[in-house]
Amino acid sequence: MDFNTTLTAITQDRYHKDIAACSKQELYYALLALTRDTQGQLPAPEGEKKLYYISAEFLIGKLLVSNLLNLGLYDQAKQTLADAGHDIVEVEGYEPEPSLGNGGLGRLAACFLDSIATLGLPGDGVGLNYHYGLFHQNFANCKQTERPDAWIEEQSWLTATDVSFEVPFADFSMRSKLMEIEVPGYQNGVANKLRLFDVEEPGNAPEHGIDFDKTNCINNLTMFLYPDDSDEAGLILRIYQQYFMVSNAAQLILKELDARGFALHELPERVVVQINDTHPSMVIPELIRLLVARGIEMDAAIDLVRRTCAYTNHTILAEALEKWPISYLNRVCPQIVPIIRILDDKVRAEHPAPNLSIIDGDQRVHMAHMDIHYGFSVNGVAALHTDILKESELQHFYRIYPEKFNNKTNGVTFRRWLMACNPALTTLIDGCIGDGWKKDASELEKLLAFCGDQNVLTRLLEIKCENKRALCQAFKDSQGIDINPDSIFDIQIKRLHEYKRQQMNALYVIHKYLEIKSGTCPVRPITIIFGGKAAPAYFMAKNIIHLILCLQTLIENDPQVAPHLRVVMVENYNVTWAQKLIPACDVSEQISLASKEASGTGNMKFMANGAVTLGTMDGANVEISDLVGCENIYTFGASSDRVIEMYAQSSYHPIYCYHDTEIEALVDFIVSPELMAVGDGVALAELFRDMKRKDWFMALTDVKAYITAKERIFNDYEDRLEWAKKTLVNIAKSGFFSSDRTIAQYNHDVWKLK
Ligand code: 26Q
Repeated sequence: MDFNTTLTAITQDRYHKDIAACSKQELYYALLALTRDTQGQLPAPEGEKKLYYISAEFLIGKLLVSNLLNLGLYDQAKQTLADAGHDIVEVEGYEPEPSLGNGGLGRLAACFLDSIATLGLPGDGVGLNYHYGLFHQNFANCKQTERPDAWIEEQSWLTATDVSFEVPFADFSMRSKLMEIEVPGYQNGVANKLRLFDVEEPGNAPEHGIDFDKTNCINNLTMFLYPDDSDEAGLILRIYQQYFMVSNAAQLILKELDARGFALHELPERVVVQINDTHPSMVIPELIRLLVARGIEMDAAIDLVRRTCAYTNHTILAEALEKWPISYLNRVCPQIVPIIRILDDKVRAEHPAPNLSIIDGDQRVHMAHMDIHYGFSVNGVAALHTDILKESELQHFYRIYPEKFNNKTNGVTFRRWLMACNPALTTLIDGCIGDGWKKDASELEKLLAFCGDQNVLTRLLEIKCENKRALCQAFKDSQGIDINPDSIFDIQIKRLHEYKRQQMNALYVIHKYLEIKSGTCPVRPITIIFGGKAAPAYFMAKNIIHLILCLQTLIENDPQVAPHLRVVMVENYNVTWAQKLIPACDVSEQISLASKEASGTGNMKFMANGAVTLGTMDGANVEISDLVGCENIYTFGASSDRVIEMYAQSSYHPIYCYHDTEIEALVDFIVSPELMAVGDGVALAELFRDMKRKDWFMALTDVKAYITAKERIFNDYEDRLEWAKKTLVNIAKSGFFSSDRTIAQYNHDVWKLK
């Protein structure tokens, strides 16, 4: 197609204007129409067996640039717009971001969809069409406030279908409506779909911010993505959402099995269901229920489902493992309760140990236990994570089902996280090694041959500098903040959680602030950037945001400190921000308490963009470290074994660490007159008390080692050519973390689609 002619035809038809005369928003809608039309004509990948990747979250982010790239139209689109005086990045600025996920798990699902289509595998995502994605975050008085984030416009990526199912609840039934979003593969002529179920007649928009009426389940079923699980009404609504999702998914699966001409007893050969964490686990009893309703014997139905479903675990935090009280399930979807009881009885008959049962003594259903007994595969998301599952958290299950356990280290799509967000680096790589890496990211290793090439190393440093300047402009435009682009950019972006230890990074800020105040300045200015949202009811996470914002304010108003140290917390961190922050990063902060971060995926995106990791030996950091070698990563802190041991023996007491004078000074500063003058004394005192008395995620054990490692990395940054080499090795070794590799492994070991 001649892109210019096609786009002009659309702008003429819609707006009676040439491309040059259109507003950027009009161009966005014109490109949306063109892209939708092009990808809508692509056939689905062929195959006898089909994957359904069920997930409560798909954090897809903006789609325009990514889809154009995959369709092979990006360069033409960019040129056509440029010829008419428009910038494609600014045009994409008008796309509302679909934030249909909380963080890593949802973004992983989105990367996986891209790779499944790119590998030409038949597989769709199945989830819910939330009208409001994750809340929009604002800052006021150094605190987070939340408001609803509508993303669906009259013209969007969604296509309504006429597929609709009846979902039975305890005292009413609800009709669904299937909405779809195309997922084109990377330049391979096929597309899968993301299938998002909605209620047939969505209720009214919320009137009171995000505090919608949680008891009005009917109106609100698909209204909001869940940001937390803080109260009972919220939990019940979450069960409504989950059951609505899986009942629709199960009905869709059986309908398509039938349409493809296969019999019910062929289910395991024709279908594989991947259960993304326990949020879709009720698909197991629901599929059994529907098979029995269609005439299959109970035992045969259980066996068919057991050979069809596979489960991915994303967390080791006990409090995040879903356990639903039977009484709640009875209030929402009583028809699956007898099936869950049968599943539990069978387990008990074979394995009497109470820690293996599905229903516990408090009459709660352990969703993960159901998945492990009644699925054929259980995987963790990084090597260390899978080892911990096998050796401690799920040890008793591993003993009875060793063959089910496998590791699938996470990955990210390089189309979005390198090609789309860092075009200059993409061009440099193409110039060095050709563009085979775009389909086979392991080819990035060829870059190692350029470790001694001064021109390449210098260009790498220049590109980082250009990306930092672009980020500075974005800060200026959005938050009116001026940042020095020649400072080191040290970035920690992820959900706010105590185990991720943003508070430990804040203690470093305090350390540096006090040092500068006492007359010792760093050789180069440092900019510490944070981004992330706290669940609205997670008070400690909100207190940590408060501390960071107070430090930001204190420092920017201190003329002695500000030239040497700045703190910036990005307002409303989301996928769009990530695409600007990651290419501009020097130091990637991955500092979770060892054993707590299942994998992390931001760490992989930073690495691919030439940032150097400062991290604990946790999650996928361990694999990054193995790949790049100790001279190209900075690790510190207690090992996961040591941490697990300290928890087991209850031997950690922060007060012992606190009595070290250096640490005491840092922690005490949280309630210093300087900070109290900026912030809310109650919130700061609460945080101070918690850190001193509880510190559940052991920030005080690791803080000294952290400060030492950070000083070392900042020091090494000054040898610019040596640093550029580290950058290059990180990019070269990042190919392992392509989600194409992860998906190929899922397919080879678990799905067996082709
Ligand atoms: C549960 C119950 C009620 C309400 C909400 C939830 C809920 C919502 C989201 C529980 C968990 C999540 C998200 C978890 C998550 O994002 N986990 C991350 O998954 C990534 C992909 O595997 C990993 O890289 C991260 O390490 C892991 O934290």
